[in-house]
Amino acid sequence: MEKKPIAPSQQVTTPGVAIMGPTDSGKSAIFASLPKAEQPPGLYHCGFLHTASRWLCLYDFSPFHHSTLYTPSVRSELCEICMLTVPEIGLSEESFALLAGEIVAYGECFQALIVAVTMMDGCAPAWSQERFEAVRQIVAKKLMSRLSQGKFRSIYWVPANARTGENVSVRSPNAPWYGGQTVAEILDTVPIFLAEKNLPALRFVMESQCYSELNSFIVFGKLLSGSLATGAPVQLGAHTVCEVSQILAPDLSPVESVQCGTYAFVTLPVPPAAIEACGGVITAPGQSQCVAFRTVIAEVHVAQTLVHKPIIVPGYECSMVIHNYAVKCTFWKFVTAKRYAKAGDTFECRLAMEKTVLAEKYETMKALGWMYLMDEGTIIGYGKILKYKPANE
Ligand SMILES: Nc1nc2c(ncn2[C@@H]2O[C@H](COP(=O)(O)OP(=O)(O)O)[C@@H](O)[C@H]2O)c(=O)[nH]1
Ligand SMILES: [Mg+2]
Repeated sequence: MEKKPIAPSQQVTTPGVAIMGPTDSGKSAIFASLPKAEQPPGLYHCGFLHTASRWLCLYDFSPFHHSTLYTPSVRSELCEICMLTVPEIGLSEESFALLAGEIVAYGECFQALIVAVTMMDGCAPAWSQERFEAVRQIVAKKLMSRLSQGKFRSIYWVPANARTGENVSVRSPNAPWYGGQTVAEILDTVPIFLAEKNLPALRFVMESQCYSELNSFIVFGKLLSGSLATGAPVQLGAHTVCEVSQILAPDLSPVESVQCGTYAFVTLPVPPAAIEACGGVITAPGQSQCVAFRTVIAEVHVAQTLVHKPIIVPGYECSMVIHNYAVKCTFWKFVTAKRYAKAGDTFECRLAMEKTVLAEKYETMKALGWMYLMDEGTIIGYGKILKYKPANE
């Protein structure tokens, strides 16, 4: 379903895949049935798949991991591919609403959608084309209508049995009526490209801290711009500059350098405190710093409110999740709203963060300028960073 041919240099080398879907729809089964490289230490629900021509980073995504700030970060914000598992029996209206909300909040960088309609054993007749087509239509109607037009450049529909791996990694003999690719084949070929031009210098977003020894840390993350090389100096927060000790590729083999659009394990000769202080983004020293800030002007859309907190007023506290970083924040001043905001409202406001955050304006870099807001485990809103006030002012 390619729309435009893409020059190889613009392609993302290691796309991220967020496997999303309601409980018991087959997310973990699909994740398990795709053969992956050995799980890197300290990373849960995440693994690298090598298809015929590239590596992909797969996340067995669970909204549960978003409900607390203290679980290891398994987040989809940096993923370009959304793999949705939908059971062939379909979904309730609430599930569609919930899923659409999650796709909007977490999936600002999604470019492709793969819908795996999971063929469950209990349904008779098995592997029914009719049921597959019916689910496809209802998903198209109930989910796509809730997402913005053109959110996905390509969409694929696959009847699959996640438990047996049929049409996931091997072609199913049970669905002769399906002439399309397996999930693994789609992952191999779906065009994913660098979405932005004129990107700032080095931006390596930390996904998690894998491992540490005394004064040495391995961080796992994604290079969103620039390149990273062994021995090259990098900046961590305002005060630390160090040289990269080692870079490991997805298969944990050492490499000299990595390019934009790649996940990597990076060893840095710094104590844990330096990692803590860096705000989740590693940058190039000296020039074009990612801005550290404590207050921003953001455009916020209120997705829903908590029953016992039905309106948002200045002083409202919640958590902001921005790239892979979560921080407590307070609605400070409303710029374009009246004195309060309720579900469905979009408005500009000033947000004050408890700690310094590294990010970009949305217009500079989507992945670093998009955020969502959580309160008591619920996504209450999401939006864009429009302006910020540097922390040292
Ligand atoms: N028959 C069949 N069973 C499946 C399929 N996908 C998942 N299951 C089973 O359904 C249950 C829930 O699947 P799981 O992958 O844990 O769902 P998750 O909650 O989305 O991660 C497990 O017992 C799986 O073995 C499928 O495509 N066909
Ligand atoms: Mg699961």
